[in-house]
Amino acid sequence: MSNINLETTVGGIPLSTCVYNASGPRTGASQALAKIAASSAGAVLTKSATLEKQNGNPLPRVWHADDSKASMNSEGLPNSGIDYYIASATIDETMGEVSGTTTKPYFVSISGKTLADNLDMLDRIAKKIDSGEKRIVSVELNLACPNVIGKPIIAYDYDQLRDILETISEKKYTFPLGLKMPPYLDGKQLQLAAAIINEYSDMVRYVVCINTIGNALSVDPVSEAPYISSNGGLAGLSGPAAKYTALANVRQMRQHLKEEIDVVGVGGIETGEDVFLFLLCGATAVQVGTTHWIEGAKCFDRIVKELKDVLKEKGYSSSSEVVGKLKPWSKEGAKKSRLAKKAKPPPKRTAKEAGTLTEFFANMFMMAVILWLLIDKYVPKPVTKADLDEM
Ligand code: RRO
Repeated sequence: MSNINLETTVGGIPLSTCVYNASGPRTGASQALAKIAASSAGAVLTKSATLEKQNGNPLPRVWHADDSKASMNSEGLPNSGIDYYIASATIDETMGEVSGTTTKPYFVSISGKTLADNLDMLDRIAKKIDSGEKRIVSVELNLACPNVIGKPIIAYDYDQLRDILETISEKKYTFPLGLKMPPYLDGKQLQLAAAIINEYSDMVRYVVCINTIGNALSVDPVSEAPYISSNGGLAGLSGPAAKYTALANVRQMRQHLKEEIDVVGVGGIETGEDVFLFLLCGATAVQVGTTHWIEGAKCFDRIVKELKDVLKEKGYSSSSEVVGKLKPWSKEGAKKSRLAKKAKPPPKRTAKEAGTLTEFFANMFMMAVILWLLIDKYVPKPVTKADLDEM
């Protein structure tokens, strides 16, 4: 057993491992949340809740690229309503399989249709915690859902962003608040968002970067139409295709936010090595969304193991040692990387590639047999001495 320490804190909340789930896939009901709780994930985060239960956008509303490099969704916030996610019965069902007497931190995500809805949900959560439900440790306020048809992504509107934070700050909630942010594709825009958040550093304890990249479009060449039915096919892009934007947002948020505000990374994480990259860029923890969607909750065990292996191989004894330690580009670093690449054994062929190769050789063999039979049948053989003797 490796003794690599993956403990961390998110907004002051201790987590046993720095990897947990993103809000979204497989987070809508206690049965799915229980699988996360029973895995190596360091915390459990719910699907973004609205005030009332809702079904979301019409199907089909998700799409996965054949090469697994991208996914899209236009779920439209299907969820069971805030009262379900904060009910003690739901949390009991979620934490049922967690061993020992302590439970994992339970984070609630909210995404109100209006500021009034968000305030109402925050009030309900505060009341629930005050009544003794201490397993709810924090609220992740989603300011970045790209799929509410007809509504812009909140955190792209700086006046609205400030207004929301100002109004919530007046309520003086005591639980730690996190913000789920959209991707910013321009440095100045990200800086502006960070500057507004910094004004509320006594309230905002962490930011989560990034939500899906909004308003992407996947087109089916057969039907000549979008794969996703609602909103003209426009949807949030996730998976490996989003990883580089996510890393850049984590890195820049870390540079521009006040030190006391943690950054949580999310976007395209498939492996332990991906987590390592997010830690280098300044994340104290990461969330896994699309991989959890595709692979199920067992991905947390795999990713945690892979992260420990990566850290061990590189000589680190904890994940926290790496946080924010991204180095500047250097000639020495690039040379080291080139040498490492040369020394690496060639990548193993995937089962698909190996299958293709086997198929190729089988076809070649068949062609050779057919050719041999044809030659035998139609090409005249040279007359031998034995043939002449027979004549
Ligand atoms: O439910 C969704 O459509 C959804 C949400 Br709330 C979100 O925050 N991000 C996303 O890609 N989809």
